[in-house]
Amino acid sequence: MSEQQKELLVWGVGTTRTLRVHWFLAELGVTYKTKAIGPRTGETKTSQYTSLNPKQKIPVLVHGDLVLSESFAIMKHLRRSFDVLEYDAYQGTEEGLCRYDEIAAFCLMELDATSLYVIRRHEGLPEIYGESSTAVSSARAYFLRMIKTISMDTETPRFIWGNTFSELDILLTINLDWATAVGIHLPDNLIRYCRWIHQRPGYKNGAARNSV
Ligand SMILES: N[C@@H](CCC(=O)N[C@@H](CS)C(=O)NCC(=O)O)C(=O)O
Repeated sequence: MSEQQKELLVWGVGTTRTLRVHWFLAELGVTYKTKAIGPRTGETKTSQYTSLNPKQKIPVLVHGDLVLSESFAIMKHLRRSFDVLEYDAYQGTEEGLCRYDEIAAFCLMELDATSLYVIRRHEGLPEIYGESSTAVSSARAYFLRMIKTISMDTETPRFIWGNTFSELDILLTINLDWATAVGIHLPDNLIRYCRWIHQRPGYKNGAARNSV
């Protein structure tokens, strides 16, 4: 059976990380089913779910016999399995591949894990992770310092990697939207970029599938 023929099931809705997967599937135009479980509902802690993902986190993708966690790994697997999105010539070069890893690490580590997720934990979920105004204010300042390094200084927005839409645009846009939601004011060039990306039907359809 080909990768395209295997049944696809996504566990999880309602979070920034589940949105990555629903949005990417919408961009690929792939048919799939959803188990609409949410975070901190107890649904990630059942024995059935824990056997799929011992980390007890959403999202999880079940694709045939493959059970995969980590939203970025899921997007990369889907891109390889469904050959829908195009690559440009630059993206296949050694420099293009290095830039891919650089942007992905930046979005996942500098913008998400060390900044936005710190704010989420210590401002948004103090009952679980403890309140810390010092950690939150330093994470906010760090985020602002980091986004200044994104070179997108033209009036016309462009994709973050090469000349085609990719999963890296999903990582970046969701981080920028998340920052806006926690009251961080973005520079104008990034506001323009987000508005442009939000016009994609894939974004709208993915957000609808991700809603609780
Ligand atoms: N690195 C993981 C993070 C997943 C994650 O932290 N998920 C949160 C929601 S955004 C979660 O499932 N929390 C479980 C819970 O709180 O019940 C990914 O990108 O998939």
